[in-house]
Amino acid sequence: MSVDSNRLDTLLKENRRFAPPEAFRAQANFNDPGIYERAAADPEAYWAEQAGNLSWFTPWDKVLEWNPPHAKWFVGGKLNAAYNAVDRHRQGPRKNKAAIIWEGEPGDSKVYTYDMLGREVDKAAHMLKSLGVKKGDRVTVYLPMIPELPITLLACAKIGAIHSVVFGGFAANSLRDRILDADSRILITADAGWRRGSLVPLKKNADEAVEGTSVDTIVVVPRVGEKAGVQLVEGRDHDWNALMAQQPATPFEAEPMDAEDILFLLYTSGTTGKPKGIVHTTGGYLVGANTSLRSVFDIKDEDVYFCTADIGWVTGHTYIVYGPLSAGATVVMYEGAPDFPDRDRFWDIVEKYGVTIFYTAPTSIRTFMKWGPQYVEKHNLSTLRLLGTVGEPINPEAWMWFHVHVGKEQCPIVDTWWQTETGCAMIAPLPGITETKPGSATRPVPGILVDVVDEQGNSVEPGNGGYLVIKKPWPSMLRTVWGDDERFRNTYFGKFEGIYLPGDGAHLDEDNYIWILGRIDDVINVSGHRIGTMEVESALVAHPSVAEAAVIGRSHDVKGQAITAFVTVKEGIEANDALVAELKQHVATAIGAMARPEEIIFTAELPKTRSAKIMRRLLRDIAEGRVLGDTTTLADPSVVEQLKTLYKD
Ligand code: 6R9
Repeated sequence: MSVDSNRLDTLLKENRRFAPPEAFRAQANFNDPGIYERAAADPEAYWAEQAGNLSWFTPWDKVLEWNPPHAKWFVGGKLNAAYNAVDRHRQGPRKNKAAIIWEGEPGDSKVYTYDMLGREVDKAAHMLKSLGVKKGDRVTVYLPMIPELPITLLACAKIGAIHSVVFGGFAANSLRDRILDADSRILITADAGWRRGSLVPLKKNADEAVEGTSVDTIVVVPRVGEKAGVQLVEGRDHDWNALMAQQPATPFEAEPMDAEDILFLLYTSGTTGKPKGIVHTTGGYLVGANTSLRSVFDIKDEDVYFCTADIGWVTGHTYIVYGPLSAGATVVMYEGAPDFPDRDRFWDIVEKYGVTIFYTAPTSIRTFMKWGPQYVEKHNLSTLRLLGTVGEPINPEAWMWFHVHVGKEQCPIVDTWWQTETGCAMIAPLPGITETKPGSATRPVPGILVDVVDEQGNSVEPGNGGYLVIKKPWPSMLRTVWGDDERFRNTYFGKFEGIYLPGDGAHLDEDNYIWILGRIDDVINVSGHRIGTMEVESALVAHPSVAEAAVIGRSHDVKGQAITAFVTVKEGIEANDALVAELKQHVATAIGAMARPEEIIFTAELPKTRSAKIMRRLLRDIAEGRVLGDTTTLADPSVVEQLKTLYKD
């Protein structure tokens, strides 16, 4: 197992502690430390109790059916996710409460109360139905961060269709792969999106992506308007507004879904070139999402909650849409970049709407650090009471900066470790109970049994590192990989029988706190985005000049990790700066801008083991300057040979 050794060095030196402020503890939803033990003694009873916070059409007969690696939760129960996220709040005192406060990048904004959101969701559900969408159909969604995105997801949930959101930063090829894998016949997109004042050509990408797929219907939200210059294809494309205007104003009856019916697919990168469609079901997922809003995020009716993620990733699914809305919260949703028009945009939003809970990524915090505290100090952030981070390990300096400059040393920080596959936060402090240590996600949340184990699967002693594992099923766990149960078994349950392997390394300290060390597989975490090395390698070798490519993640001050590609070119091709630029652009076009390599190093040969495995650890050492200084080419094969002698198979 190879993990980030720099991180291990820093975290072993970290000994600061932060107890929950007394005032926070006193008002917290979860403030009895006994909850951990009670949940551990009977996790099923704990989860059943939490499930009682949702509205069920039919109660479940059995909490858990566990046939490893397959779990069924709340067996026999029936509910609807959109009903829980919207309709039930329309009937009580939250009817006119703000559900979504949306801020567009150019400065436009909209507020949807629960009642207004409900009406839009109902209309969108009527619209999907009129387009022939039925329960169980997959709807691919490729939208910017505009209100129509959560509305579409909730409309799918309302009729029982399965949504598959593809992040708007993905290129046409990536979108096509996901459409094909999910076998969708309908795509919801926008004419274009705004990013730093420029247009993201979503419809253009969508036109390219649907060729050769079974998509016969595209609904286009006119976000940008004329400037986007898009054409609707007669018979295939529809204008969102025109369709919505034709729908009846009558309520749409929520489809009673079985707890185990699929709510959504979300594709994520793995160790092969093909992304996995992670399958989440309705009951367990919603119980997990809802519970963590109350426990980890201490959500209250008065809160104004702002999560800076994009709904194209799991964080946005759980912590912009299903978690906060099922808890009846007010959610702030922002469309654009943190530095548009200036570097204080997030703080401007916090002040403008009186945000109380702010959830972001370590890479953003490191960017704010680089920009300097003056942008934060321009604004009154006194409404903030709780901060959170997600997506990658946070380095203690970034944690402290967040604590001092944003939280003014008053706000607990919840560092939440979880994955697309886990559905909701698994390792995180309960802010009214758990003492925090900068850089540690602390301990598993109640009802989750996490451990750190050695190669044989034995628990390590405190003070040691190993594989992070989850030993018991939990409600919001993935159920399978769409269309590939074998891959589900092998990837997550193949190493240790009946035990979930997330693919992260971890260190357990003397207080049994967990420190995540990073991925142990071929997944790179660039600014919190998971990118498979194989995906980038496949894109590179698809270029006519490239013979072979090996891609690694090297540590990067702001992004956490950056992509370095080692490339051998074909006979007669000149490896020059122009080709570097061309290959970087080629990857961005094939996958999306977040996969653009930071650097490309040409080499006459790739270092391989005798069993022909690329020696990634060697390449990482080279990229991080431990072996060759700042060499940018490995042209001399004898250098590679010499290097190989430093490493064993
Ligand atoms: C929610 C999300 C999952 C991977 C995960 C791990 C890394 C996420 C983290 C963290 C350390 C945290 N990760 N949160 N590492 N501390 N608080 O990010 O899902 O995109 O599937 O990524 O991200 O490596 O395995 P996803």
